[in-house]
Order: sequence, then structure tokens, then C-alpha cells
Amino acid sequence: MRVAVLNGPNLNLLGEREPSLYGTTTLAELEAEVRAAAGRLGVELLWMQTNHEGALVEAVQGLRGAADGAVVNPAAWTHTSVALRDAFLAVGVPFVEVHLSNIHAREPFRRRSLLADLAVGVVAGLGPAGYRFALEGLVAHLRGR
Ligand code: CA2
Repeated sequence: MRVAVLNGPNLNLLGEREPSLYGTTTLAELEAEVRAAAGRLGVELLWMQTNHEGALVEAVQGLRGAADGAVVNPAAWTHTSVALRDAFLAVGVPFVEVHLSNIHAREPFRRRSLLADLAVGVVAGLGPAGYRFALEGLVAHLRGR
């Protein structure tokens, strides 16, 4: 089984800025943690981060045939990107949406996700561990089908 983890804009700054909001774990450390979890689950992991919306849309388009499912932190595009929503609708690959912070306890504009209703599930507010929970939930979903 192959799972892609897709990270949106500014997540490359993780651990370097705004530690009170997003913690001190860097994206490289988070990737290592998720790769270790994937190894325990016997899952092959693809990992990407991009600050370019079109690159994420193309990555989602490329999921069909390349991955069985995806864990996605779309970051700011969660709240804005009809293009990303359309890409997930087009490929129909199961995904779990993950957020480090609890988007429902922040500014009103963050409470709306344009992807959540398409997702298998959503994990928010549990910090970096949320990625592992999202991966475990996705894999359980895929294995149960
Ligand atoms: O809580 C999350 O994971 C978010 O997806 C993070 C996004 C934000 O736009 C979403 O509303 C919620 C922001 C990612 C930016 O990450 C940074 C990390 C460190 C320093 C600055 C930004």
C-alpha cells in the first residue's frame, strides 16, 4: 500500500516561526516521524511540501494509480482553493485532512474547509501527532474496504 502526504504553503517554516501556534517540530522531523509510523504499518510513503498551488493540484491529479490514499495538510488553501477541491473530486482518491492547529478555535475564516466534506476524516488540533493519527485512520479505512 502506498500513501502520499501532501503539505501546503508555509509548512516549510514549521518549527522555525510561530512555535506557540505550530510547535517546535520541524517539517523534516515531522516527515521522519510519519515515515517511521508508515514503516510500522508496512506502508510506502510519498512526501511533498509546496508553496505553489498549481504544484499541489498536479500532485493530487497524479495520485490516481500512484497512491492508494493521501494525508493532506492543505494549509491556507484549505479555506480558499476550489481548484484543489476539484482535483480531489476528479481523482476520487481517499484522503484524510490534517491540521496541526484546531482550525475551529481560530479566526472565522479558518473554520470553513473546502475539502472536509470530501475527506474520509479530518484531524485538527493535535499537533504533529495528528499526522500519525491521520495516517493510521486512512490505512485502517483502506484496509477495511
Ligand atoms: O493548523 C494547520 O495545520 C493549518 O493548516 C496551518 C496553516 C493555516 O493556514 C491553516 O489555517 C491551518 C498555516 C501553515 C503555516 O505554517 C507555518 C508554520 C510555522 C510558521 C509559520 C507558518
